[in-house]
Amino acid sequence: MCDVVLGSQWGDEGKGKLVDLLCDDIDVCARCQGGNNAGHTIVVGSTKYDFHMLPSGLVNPKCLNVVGSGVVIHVPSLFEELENLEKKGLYCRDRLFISSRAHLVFDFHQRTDKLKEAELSSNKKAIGTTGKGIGPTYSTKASRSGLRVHNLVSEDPEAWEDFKTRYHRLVNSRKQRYGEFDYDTEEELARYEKYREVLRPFVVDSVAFLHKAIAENKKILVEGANALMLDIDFGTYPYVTSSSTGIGGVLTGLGLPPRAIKNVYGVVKAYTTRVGGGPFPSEQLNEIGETLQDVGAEYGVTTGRKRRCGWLDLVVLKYSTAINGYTSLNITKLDVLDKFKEIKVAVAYTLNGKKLDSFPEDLIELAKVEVEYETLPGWEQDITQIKKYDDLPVNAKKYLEYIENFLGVPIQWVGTGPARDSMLVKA
Ligand code: 2SA
Ligand code: GDP
Ligand code: MG
Repeated sequence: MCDVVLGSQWGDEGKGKLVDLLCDDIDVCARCQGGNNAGHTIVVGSTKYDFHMLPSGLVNPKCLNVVGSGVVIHVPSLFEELENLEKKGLYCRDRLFISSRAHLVFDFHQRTDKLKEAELSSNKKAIGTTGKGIGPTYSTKASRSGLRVHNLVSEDPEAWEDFKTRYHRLVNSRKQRYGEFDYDTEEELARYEKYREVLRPFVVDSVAFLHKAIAENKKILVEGANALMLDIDFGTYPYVTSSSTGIGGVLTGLGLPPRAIKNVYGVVKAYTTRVGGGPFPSEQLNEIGETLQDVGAEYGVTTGRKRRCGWLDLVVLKYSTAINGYTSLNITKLDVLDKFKEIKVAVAYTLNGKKLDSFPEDLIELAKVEVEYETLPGWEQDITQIKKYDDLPVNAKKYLEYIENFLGVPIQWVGTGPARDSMLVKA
């Protein structure tokens, strides 16, 4: 059976920490989409691990880890990430398996990501991407000109010639659009010739790998990256990433049958953050937002950018719950709200005096909505040392119950700090 961890807001909810906790009892952890735009942090004692493209299950020595077909892979960054983990004493190469169907991100994808952003920013329309080449790589995938891992590692005598031809075709079509690149693409190709041997031992048919694990009753955990509001179809398009970040991406990115999925855990930050451009109705461009930013240490794990901050938006979460069908929730970073006298939650949007009954797809409308808030009393108490859910202050429990009742989904865990053991389990 498979369980799934998904981001319910605009990302950085603390998915990595829940994945790490669950991996204690998991045989296989799999990433299904995204690439090294993701940043998942795990704190074990005094060591902090940052995962980008690799699954967070690598921290657990018993867990096998799969980078699925829906992921896009920049091979040099993959090895850099492995080396950084090794520098921290985490040797995990023998537990890493990479899908032969995953698409490759090249340096020119990263260059075109930045060039496209520069074009958009001249009209103040930049997406605020991570610059990791994610959008351009999913574009080449969708236009059927992309190169996949199997194209690189194949031992067929024709494979390398075919790879080179297709690589040149990709480079040339991008040069027509963007002009010359500021790096030597032939040198990149030469590097990839060497990667063929280095990458090959990691590569598997991940469909066969996962279906065998299911047949053997192994426990599988899928680690979603980014979050529902960044989904290419259901997010705040075009201010989204280029993959399916919701439950759909779990199926398309791994080739799992829907019936294999048991629990869908929604990770919900106790307030809302967003990094990059795009609408954010409950954003607080004031002292409240600054406090959330400081206390929550809201900086991007991949780019170091400041995250924008605001109150918890239950309109967003209702929409996210409808699409992903969460079976239970992990509320994270509740401790960041410790000092607030009053805490607001967004409960409805109004446009032209009319209450909206669904989340608007049109960003012109979304930018104009008036947000209706409910104000709840704060607990004004340090909760970071609390070890049992029942020992939380009454107002903290009321805040959590309000979320549960609004969404109709039970809360299973509550995060009270970044460390592994700062997680309360609700009976
Ligand atoms: P991209 O690079 O094409 O996927 O960017 C498109 C949008 O998706 C957002 N995005 C993210 N939002 C939150 N966290 C992400 N990961 C890093 C982190 C981000 C960082 O964990 O902090 O370090 O800046 C992530 N990745 C993509 C992005 O901001 C664009 O709005
Ligand atoms: P992810 O992308 O969803 O895995 O989340 P990130 O790792 O990008 O961002 C979450 C940040 O919050 C990380 O720095 C975590 O160490 C931290 N964090 C996770 N849970 C908690 C919590 O309950 N309280 C506090 N204060 N920090 C937390
Ligand atoms: Mg993150």
